[in-house]
Amino acid sequence: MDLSTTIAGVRFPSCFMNAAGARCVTGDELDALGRSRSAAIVTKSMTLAPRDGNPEPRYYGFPAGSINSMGLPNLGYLAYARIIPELRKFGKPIIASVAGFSEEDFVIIAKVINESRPDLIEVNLSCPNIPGEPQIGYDPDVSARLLKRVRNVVSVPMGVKLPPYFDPAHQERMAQVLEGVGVQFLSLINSVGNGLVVNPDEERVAIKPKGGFGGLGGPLIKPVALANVRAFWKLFGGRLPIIGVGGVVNGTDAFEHFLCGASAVQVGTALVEEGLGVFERLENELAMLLARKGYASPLACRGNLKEL
Ligand code: RRO
Repeated sequence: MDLSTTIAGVRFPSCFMNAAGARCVTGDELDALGRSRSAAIVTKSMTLAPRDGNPEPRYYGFPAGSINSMGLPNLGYLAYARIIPELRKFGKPIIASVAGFSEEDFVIIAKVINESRPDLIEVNLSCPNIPGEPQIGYDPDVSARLLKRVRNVVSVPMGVKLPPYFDPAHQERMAQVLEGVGVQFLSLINSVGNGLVVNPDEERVAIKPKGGFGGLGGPLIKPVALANVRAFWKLFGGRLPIIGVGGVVNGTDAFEHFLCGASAVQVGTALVEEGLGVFERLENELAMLLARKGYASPLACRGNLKEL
């Protein structure tokens, strides 16, 4: 079974890769992704200065999913600009995830990272975990201004990682913004921001930062992720490639993302919980499911979700 896919003209050897943030902060972690069956190497979202991130505990996994408030721990963009050319040897696409604390940060980072020639740049408009910093993707005007400036300094295909939206009006408005800017792919969705997980035995929160509030991931967010993939697939008439992110734990989850319109999927919580072997398991499960259903590839079912 051929599980390869194409996003914005870039060929991926399979359709499963890590989600930004999952096991992709250090040079060693990025090398390990290179050696694994991950279809791409996606970096941790990077900022101007290196960051230790928020105080621990800042990630908690539980049966229904995960909550995190990592707080953008990363090596700083200059380190990733050095590391990215070294990752070329693995012969798979490299996706650089760019973040920042101001419009200017995003522009500086995107310009330098573009020169290190990743295959794609994913602009993260949706980090939910910086105290006092709202998620940029929830402000369409700020998003438009920022993306226009970043677009001007990026020559590799540029995509956007969006937060989940919970109303069609918000998805429509963001689609207008993205259309105006010339975004070439979408990664949908980032974690569901500012959830709260409670430990009733201990009568306390699960993670330390922000009084326990953090981004939710894993199986519990899959319906929200699928809804956003489907909504943006329809809004762009299937013309804009989408990487589905949210709740991919088995081959069937990935199949659901493809039916909704995804061209590939990223794996966050399941990668953190299970380790790098998750990619081979997911490939095997999806290949068996597609064969059973008579689909020749993941793209053969893309967007085919039936409505009643
Ligand atoms: O580092 C984080 O706390 C973090 C980021 Br940048 C993000 O985009 N999404 C998330 O769940 N955590």
